[in-house]
Amino acid sequence: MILYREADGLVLEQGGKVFVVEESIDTLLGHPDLYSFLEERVRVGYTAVRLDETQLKAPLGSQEVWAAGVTYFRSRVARMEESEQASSFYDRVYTAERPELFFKCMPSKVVGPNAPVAIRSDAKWSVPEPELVLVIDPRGKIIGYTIGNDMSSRDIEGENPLYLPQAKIYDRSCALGPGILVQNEPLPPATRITLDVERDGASVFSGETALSAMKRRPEELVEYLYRHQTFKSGCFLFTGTGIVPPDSFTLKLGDTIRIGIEGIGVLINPVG
Ligand code: DO4
Ligand code: MG
Repeated sequence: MILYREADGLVLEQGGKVFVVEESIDTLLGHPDLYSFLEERVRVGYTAVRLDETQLKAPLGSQEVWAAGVTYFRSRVARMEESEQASSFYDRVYTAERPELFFKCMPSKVVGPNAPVAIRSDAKWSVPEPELVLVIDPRGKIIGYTIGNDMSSRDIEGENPLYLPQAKIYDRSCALGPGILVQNEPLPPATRITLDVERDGASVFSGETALSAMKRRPEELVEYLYRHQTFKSGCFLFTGTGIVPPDSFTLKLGDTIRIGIEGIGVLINPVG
C-alpha cells in the first residue's frame, strides 16, 4: 500500500483503489503497527476517492531528514576523486564499522513531486543523488520506503569535508516522494534504482544500480542514527547514492530529474 500526501491531507492506494486517510503523517508514524492499522481502516472506515497525481506534496510531516553517505562503492570512488586532500576520509568511512550519517534538513527545505529543486547559486558542480529513503517510526522500526533526491554541490563538498553541510543543506536541496510504500518486509535486494536527467528534450545522463550494491543494511543505519537520539515523530533517512554522473556532468536550470525505484514509483522534479 502507498500513502500519498495531497494539499488537503493523506490518501492511501491499495489494490487499485484510493482512500481518504483522516490521520496525519505524524499520528500515523506513532502507530505501533501501521500496516495492520491501515489495512483495518481500509476494510471498515475509509472513503474511496480519486488520486490527483498532479497535486502531490512531499510525504512527510514534522520529521527531521537525515542521510547516510558513502554506502555504495560508486559514491566512495566519486568522493575520493572530488576531494584531493581528504580522499582517505572517504576510503576509511566506506569500510569503518560506524557509517557516515549527516543531518540533511528540516521539512521546510523539502520539495515534493513536480516541484523545482534548486542548484546553489555559489556552486559550480551540482548533481542529483537518487536514494532509497527509509521511513522510521519513533521506536526505530522501518515502517516504509520512499524515494529521495539528496541534491549536492560537489565542488563545495570536494574543497573540504567540513563544508559538507553547505554542500547539502540549502533551500529546496531535498526532494521526497511520490508516496510512502508502507510495508513491514524489507525490499528485495534486486530492487532497481534509476536516474535520468533530461535537458532540452534529450537525455543527458542515465544510470542505474540495485539495492544489492549497498554496503550497509538499512537496520544498521537506523541503529546508529537512533543511538542517543530521540525522534518524537519518527524520521526519514536517506541511504546513500549508488549512481554518480561522470565528473564532466553538472545540472543546469531547466533540467528534469527522474528517479525511479521499483515498487515505489518515480519522483520527478525540474531544476528551477
Ligand atoms: O560524504 C559525502 C556525502 C555522500 C553522500 O551523500 C552519498 O553517498 O549519498
Ligand atoms: Mg547522498
